[in-house]
Amino acid sequence: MILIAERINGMFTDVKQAIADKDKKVIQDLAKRQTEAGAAYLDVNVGTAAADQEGTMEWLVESIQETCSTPLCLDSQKPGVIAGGLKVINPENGVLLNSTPLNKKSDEEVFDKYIEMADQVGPKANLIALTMDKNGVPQDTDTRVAIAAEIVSKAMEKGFDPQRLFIDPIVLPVKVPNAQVQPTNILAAMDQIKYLADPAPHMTVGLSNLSQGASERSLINRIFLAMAMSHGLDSAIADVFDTALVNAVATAEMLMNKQIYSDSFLKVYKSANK
Ligand code: THG
Repeated sequence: MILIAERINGMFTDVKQAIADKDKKVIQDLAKRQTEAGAAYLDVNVGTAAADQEGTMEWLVESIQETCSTPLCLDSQKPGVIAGGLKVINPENGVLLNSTPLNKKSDEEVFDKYIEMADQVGPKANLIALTMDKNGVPQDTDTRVAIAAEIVSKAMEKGFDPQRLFIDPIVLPVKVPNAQVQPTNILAAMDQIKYLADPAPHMTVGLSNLSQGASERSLINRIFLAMAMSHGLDSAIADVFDTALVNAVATAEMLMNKQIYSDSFLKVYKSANK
């Protein structure tokens, strides 16, 4: 499981404050602790408060790279903000550009822009693409799969290896009225998306979206994660400080025969992912 740690996001009050104060320590501490907790990537999202989003992304990337070489997942729907981070990125570490829809009303070419940026960084740059288009986020299985198919074929046309794609079927809060059918739709979409290329494209989700506003957040998140892993999910943007969640990942991998069983499988998973 490729865990993308979610905490360096201006949505959280401590990060928002650190951005306002230009306090590197808070960011660097989160970077180190999430890496120790097993993050393969660190999501970096400037949030909505910063006036200069491009400059903030640049500052966050520089600050993090001073303390660790964990690959970064630059998280913005604005190509300009991603470009701000890419100005200073160390391409040797690998990077994930997060995220682009297939297209949007205000920018038909947005997908092409993200592909171009990834290509400019080099072969270690991967891309998260959302199953979303100018009509918004689909609510059903078939539209999610149809958009994912267009994403894969567009990537192939551009010579972009589908294995560098992480397709995100977009998880929404389960608590929202009438949204309770969505988790099942997403699993059904994953069953098909994994066959769109051989080898399969990666799939990811913003896991914590699912439990926003709910109680029992950790429980909801980890049960869905285990379910989704059995449908081919191989990555998630998630809270790596949630020990129960990380233990669920380790257990699901063991049960899926990706790690040999031993009584100390949890310990083995943790030491392998440090
Ligand atoms: N897909 C992709 N990228 C994404 C998302 C996605 N990036 C952002 C987001 N969604 C994933 N990251 C988070 C981070 C935090 C929360 C949810 C998703 C979260 N935050 C608390 C809340 O809203 O309740 C904030 C609490 C606090 O302030 O302390 O839940 O779907 N590709």
